[in-house]
Amino acid sequence: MKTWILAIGLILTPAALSAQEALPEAPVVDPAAASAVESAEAPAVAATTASGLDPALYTPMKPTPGIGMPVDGGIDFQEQFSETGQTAHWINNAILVPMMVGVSLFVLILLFWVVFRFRRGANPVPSKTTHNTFIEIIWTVIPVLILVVIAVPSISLLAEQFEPAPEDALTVKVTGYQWYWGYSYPDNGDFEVISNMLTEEEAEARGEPYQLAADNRMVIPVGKPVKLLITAADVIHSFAIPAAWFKLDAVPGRINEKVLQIDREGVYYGQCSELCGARHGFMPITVEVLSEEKFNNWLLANGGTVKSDAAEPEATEVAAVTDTTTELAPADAAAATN
Ligand SMILES: [Cu+2]
Repeated sequence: MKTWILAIGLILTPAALSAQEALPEAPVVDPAAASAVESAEAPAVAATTASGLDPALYTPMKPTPGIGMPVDGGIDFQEQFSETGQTAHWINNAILVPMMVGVSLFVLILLFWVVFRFRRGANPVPSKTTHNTFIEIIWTVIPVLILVVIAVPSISLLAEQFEPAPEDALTVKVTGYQWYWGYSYPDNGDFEVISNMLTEEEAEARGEPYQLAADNRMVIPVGKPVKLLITAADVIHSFAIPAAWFKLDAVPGRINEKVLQIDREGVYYGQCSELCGARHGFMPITVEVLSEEKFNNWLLANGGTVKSDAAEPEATEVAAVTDTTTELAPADAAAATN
């Protein structure tokens, strides 16, 4: 009976997906953020304020092809840009490769050898040997030692991944909605950025991968621990950024906390990773990692405030913000391929 219900459900899924057009749309984009994206079309004019910060200096950064996003035909994890990610990727390679070569291949060869060597034709009188204490000790002790060796880095990584954020960490609250993400910044004026998926045309125009690119990104400073408070407003979602080895469930009525730190400026993509309804596949996560100065400009561009203890940027650093490589000029966007 259950199988039948499941089968009918699967048959009806395409119908549900096509009906998604009729579903209520996510709230309108934050006007401040929208105007910032539009202003990105033209090169920013440096009109520096007394503090050296200028919201007009924020322009959405272009992604680096192959970085922070899946690649065609890729079979490995994405390149890692967080400390725990690099450790985890290393552990994966250090365990998986010996496991495939050393264990699977060795056992397979042994099996074939036994099948060939001790077949009835070559070995008409089978051996009646049953126990061998020495061999039994060896095949018990060696696997135990291997498991102990694997447990040390594995358990330390687990502990490292769930270490609480330092006192001065920036806090960002992530809320999963059906079917988009909201990012609010309680330390910086508590504004919320609503992040919806870009259409195929919009993504192409901005030189970003379709179904991974969002109109308004979650922006964080580079190389700094960010305390993410993750929750959901309706059903369970999951916030995941593969290039940062980050995934945590967003559960309604509950706040899950984890530190996100990305050590390279850039754009990183992820997706909702818990089946949450008809448009589950259409609520991507786009994280933009910026220098402190650019991050502060982004805060101002969104109507946020810069924390008073934040260091005032030097004049030279402000000049660097206008670096054209990070601007989203239409010509560049058209030229970029993904
Ligand atoms: Cu979701």
